[in-house]
Amino acid sequence: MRRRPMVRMARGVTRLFDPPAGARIGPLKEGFFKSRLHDERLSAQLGIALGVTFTICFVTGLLSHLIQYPPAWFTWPPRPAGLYRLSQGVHVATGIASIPLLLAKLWVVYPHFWTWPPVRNVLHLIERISLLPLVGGSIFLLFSGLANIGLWYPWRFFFPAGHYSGAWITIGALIVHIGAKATLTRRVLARDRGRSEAPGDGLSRRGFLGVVGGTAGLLTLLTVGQTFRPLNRLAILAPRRPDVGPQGFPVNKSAASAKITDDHVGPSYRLLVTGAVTTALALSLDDLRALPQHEATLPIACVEGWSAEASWRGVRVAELLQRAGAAPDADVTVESLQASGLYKASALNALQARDPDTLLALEINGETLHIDHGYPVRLIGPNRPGVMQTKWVEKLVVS
Ligand SMILES: Nc1nc2c(c(=O)[nH]1)N[C@H]1C(S)=C(S)[C@@H](COP(=O)(O)O)O[C@H]1N2
Ligand SMILES: [Mo]
Repeated sequence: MRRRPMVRMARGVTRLFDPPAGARIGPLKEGFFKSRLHDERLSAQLGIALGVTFTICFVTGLLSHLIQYPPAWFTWPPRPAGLYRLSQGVHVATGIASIPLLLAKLWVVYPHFWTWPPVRNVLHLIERISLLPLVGGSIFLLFSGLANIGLWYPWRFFFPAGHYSGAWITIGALIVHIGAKATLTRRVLARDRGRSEAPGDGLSRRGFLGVVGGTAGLLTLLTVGQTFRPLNRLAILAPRRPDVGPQGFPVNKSAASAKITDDHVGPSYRLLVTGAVTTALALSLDDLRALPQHEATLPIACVEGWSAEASWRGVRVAELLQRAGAAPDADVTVESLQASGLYKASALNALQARDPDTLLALEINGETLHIDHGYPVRLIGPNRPGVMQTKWVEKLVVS
């Protein structure tokens, strides 16, 4: 039978790397790694746990991306009102829980980086190469996500774009890895089922899994209170507390850092409703206060994982659109007084713009908005990421 060239090439690679037995020193020597925790079963269990957390993290992350940058086929509805808050809370929680899982997995398997021969055949070569984007991508995603939660940007790239591309690379590599390891994982787990652990020194496998799982659980418990109210008091690792800030409400972007000055929000302030309308509107703050007011209890759900609920009061966007004579299926861009910055505008699709709880809020919990919360007027709508709840609104542009 004629050998295929690829196979021959891989064998050639193996031969090239294969040193005489005496040259296999240090970690290349058989039996160099002594801990009983460098174990196939442990590796399989941690792999499954990571497969689950990474998949949930990927799906919720992808959803958040689609909501913020919707392609033509995607329409994010305004209901259920708290869905984004839940999905983004889960995204951040599974990301944080993945950190100890990944560290443990890498430690359990790292002796494999010295297995001999380094390449056995073409499939093995592909599997080995896919570890580079898998390990590199995973570390990059968890590190950049964690830094973003802490508002720490020790890099030059734009976080959402970098994190998003990293996610596709990692998930691609993960699929290759799962494909390569599924059979082995199944075999290892079936083989060792119910078999008691061999006695030995140091931490047992079960003890190790307990420590890793416990760490993941504890980290989750100490951060998830930033969005899950009953655990609020435990959220000591969360950089944002849902109840700390002006008017008992957190702030991400202050008026000062957005360069919003008293001139912007003085008596000359007008809210403009323009674009594809029959009657353009220019409303002063008093005009807005004279319109029918509506109240809604809605959360701000920041992409960074914190969320906080308040009772908002103001004018319905739908009411303004109707008064301006906008078409019933028109989309709206909400523009801020803020001169520059990525989040100075946001899009309301037709469904969101017509939701009775989508408001231009003038009040939070019965008080006039603090300037850091968007005075004179902020957008607040159900089921939207915090970055799309535009503050210091100047214009509704209908299209
Ligand atoms: N104009 C403007 N609006 C903005 C932002 C911004 O940078 N500029 N930041 C957004 C982000 S990231 C969040 S989470 C919410 C926070 O609202 P809060 O400060 O009232 O809690 O406002 C959003 N609205
Ligand atoms: Mo945010």
